[in-house]
Amino acid sequence: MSKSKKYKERRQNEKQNKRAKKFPLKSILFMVIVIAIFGSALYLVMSKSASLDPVDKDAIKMTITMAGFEPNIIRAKTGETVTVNLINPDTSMHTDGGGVHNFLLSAGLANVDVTVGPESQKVFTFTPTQPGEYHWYCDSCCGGKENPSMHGTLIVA
Ligand SMILES: [Cu+2]
Repeated sequence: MSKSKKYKERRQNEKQNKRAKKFPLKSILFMVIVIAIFGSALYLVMSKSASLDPVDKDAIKMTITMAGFEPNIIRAKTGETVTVNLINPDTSMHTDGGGVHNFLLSAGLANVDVTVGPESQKVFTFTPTQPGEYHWYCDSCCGGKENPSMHGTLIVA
């Protein structure tokens, strides 16, 4: 075997060793990224379900998301206090409005103006003073009042 051939062989071995050393580093990096992604996804899911538990079990449980109010109809009686537990499961990752929603209701009632931040909830009350149909809406996202899904109806008997 000539000297140059040995040299070539050695060079080749070194190259293969380098490749072998690089490979685990890449797979470790890949694993770290995968764990980070799954970890943050799990965190988002967990924090979402945690904030979904209403603090007032006797109140009307209402959720507000980018899809609108659920329920979007409330029935009430004149002179009887209505208690709403408004839950906002949206995260602050929403580009439009930063995940903030609100509940605005007026016309023939004491004005209701409640803002609920991302992944949080609020309990509020109001007392309808006159029978009729009233509309509430959210004006903090998706075109606000002009958005057809960001509305609800209060029917007072
Ligand atoms: Cu909204």
